[in-house]
Amino acid sequence: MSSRRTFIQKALGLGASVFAMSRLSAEPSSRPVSRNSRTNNRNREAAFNIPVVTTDIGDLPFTMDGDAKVFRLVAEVIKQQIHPMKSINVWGFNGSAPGPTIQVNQGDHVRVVFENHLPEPTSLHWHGFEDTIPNDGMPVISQPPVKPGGRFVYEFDIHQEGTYFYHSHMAMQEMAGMLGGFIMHPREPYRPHCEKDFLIHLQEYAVLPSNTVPNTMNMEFNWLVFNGKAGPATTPLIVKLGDRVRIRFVNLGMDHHPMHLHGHTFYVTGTEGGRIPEGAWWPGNTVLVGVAQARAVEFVANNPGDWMLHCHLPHHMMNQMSSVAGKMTRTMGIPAGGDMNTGMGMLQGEPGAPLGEDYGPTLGRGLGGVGNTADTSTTNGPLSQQKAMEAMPGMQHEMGNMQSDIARNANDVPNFPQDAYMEGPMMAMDDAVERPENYGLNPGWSGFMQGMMTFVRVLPPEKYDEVISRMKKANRPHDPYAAILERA
Ligand SMILES: [Cu+2]
Repeated sequence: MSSRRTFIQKALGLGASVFAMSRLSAEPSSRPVSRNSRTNNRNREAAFNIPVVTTDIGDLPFTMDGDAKVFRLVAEVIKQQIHPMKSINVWGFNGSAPGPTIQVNQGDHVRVVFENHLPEPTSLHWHGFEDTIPNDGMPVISQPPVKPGGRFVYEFDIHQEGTYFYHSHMAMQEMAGMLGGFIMHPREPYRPHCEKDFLIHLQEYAVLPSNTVPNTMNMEFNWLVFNGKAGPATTPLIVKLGDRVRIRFVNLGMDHHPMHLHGHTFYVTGTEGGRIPEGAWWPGNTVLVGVAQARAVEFVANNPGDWMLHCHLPHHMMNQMSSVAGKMTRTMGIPAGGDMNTGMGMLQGEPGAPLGEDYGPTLGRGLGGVGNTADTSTTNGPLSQQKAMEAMPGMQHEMGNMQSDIARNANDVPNFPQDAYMEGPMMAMDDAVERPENYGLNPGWSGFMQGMMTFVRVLPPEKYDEVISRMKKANRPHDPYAAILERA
């Protein structure tokens, strides 16, 4: 336990005395037992703060200047791979969008030295902070805008606890990726104790096929990401059977996301305003994370398996969707929407727009704006096996199996196909997303995971140890899982 304690102290930058206090205040209490009857006894015994893991992103390191924790945050343009077959140009911080997570303790004095490497002015808003107006990050209203090449220093005395975030307060910059997490660990650790604590940012991008620049004005989102990755490129949450787990969702986008967990009942234990008193926790398996909100959920991972964790909006469980499935799959050449000047495709075309055959099921859909798609013929129809293989290197292409899965009269069935050519063996790319965290998943799993999806892998001890040892062996620089690997 002492090496574990030393590690946690180091990771959180806790003073020894503060840590000792946390331990003392964490003796078994006489508080009533949680309504979550599946709370394990061991979760009740001790409580101490553990670092939050932001999968695929990681943390922003800090240095000490006297009693101040100093973070250096740089806004910059980044080419980010969000999927094996898609890289996009985002605006983020220190190499990623979302930017790295900042973790501090209640009571800390924090300084953020911010530099703007973008081609236009910006500033940083600290969402939910009860702080002084000069640190609120509103261009002109509370501070001069930070010009390209410019710098601004934010300074905070942290008196709150919970899940907060930073972001540009300029709307299009926000949609280009300018956001990141800010965790304030509580002076008195939360109870019951959680062995794992994760942060997941929910974002959406509208990017035309063959394009790399998200259209920040568009509402037709076709790339839905957790921590900047779309399934199956998302990194699963690795937990040990019996762990109590906290997941903090942060949503800074245009859509609300109902986050759903399979196989478990969780309790909603926190919001963007901090911890919810235990008596007000509510149970569920789906929590709606509205725009600008944070939701923390906790559960005991007592059900072994690879459980899906995903947004339950059907269109957020897909990749690269830019048109409607259905009739158009058997009709070549239907235009997919239009731009804002032409009423998103509803006010033009022959004959008889908007109800003419030219429009059909694509009415009001499509990715107008960056390049007008009104004149683009699209189809979701099946490709020949050879064309599919050429178009998608790295895919597993089990077309033979897939074709035998389709009923012989499929084309006579209204609305066929739905998912037949979009989810399944044809979309599998296990090798392209291979990583230690995916070790032991059923072959072909990646064909059924798209968009805002990942796993909570609840692993029995032996399997857990195997996966953890593979993660350690990978020895990845700045591994977001470092805090867990060092403790394991
Ligand atoms: Cu969603």
